[in-house]
Amino acid sequence: MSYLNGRVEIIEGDITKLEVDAIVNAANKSLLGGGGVDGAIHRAAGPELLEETRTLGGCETGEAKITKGYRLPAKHVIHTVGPVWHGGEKNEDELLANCYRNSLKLAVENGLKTIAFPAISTGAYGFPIERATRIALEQIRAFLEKDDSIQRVICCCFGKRDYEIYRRIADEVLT
Ligand code: AR6
Repeated sequence: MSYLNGRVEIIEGDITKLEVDAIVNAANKSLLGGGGVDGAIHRAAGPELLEETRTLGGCETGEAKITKGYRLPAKHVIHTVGPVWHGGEKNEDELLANCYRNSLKLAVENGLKTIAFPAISTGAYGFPIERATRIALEQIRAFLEKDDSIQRVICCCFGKRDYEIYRRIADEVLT
């Protein structure tokens, strides 16, 4: 399903399969891999990805760093570190918003036109999915309103339940 004149697409699927300029990784501060989408991206990209992330010196929560995509169909990986959910009083909303803003900013700085996001922080880090989805879609909309270089942002939902939540909130936030 697409929104904002086709510039935002909500899909259900595996982000490691997407042929885009960059996929975003929901990483941890070490940038040395982990479980969830991070593990899937490192497995699909191959060991060269870890070789490159080892040189980056980690990443702070809400910040983003870029690498090549290696064996992925995506040309690059933008690694961002979402906040761990502690109940909502630890600046989690702002830190999650920063992940989306800084990832999109890095994409623009690198001349990238198409980017796909997973639902950052909503797995192992425990951020409530509906609250995270609203923040994600609001940040994407606000960014695209100011930028005209990004052609397409894909929200890649892992599973039907997340897809349906994204669709429902997108109908509200993006129309
Ligand atoms: N494609 C798209 N989305 C996926 C995929 C996939 N192949 N696999 C999982 N997801 P999580 P977090 C979804 O836990 O909460 C790692 O160990 C998943 O269903 O991957 O930010 C890191 O190293 C969920 O909707 O990331 C960190 O230590 C979303 O991706 C920690 O987990 C995010 O879930 C980060 O936790």
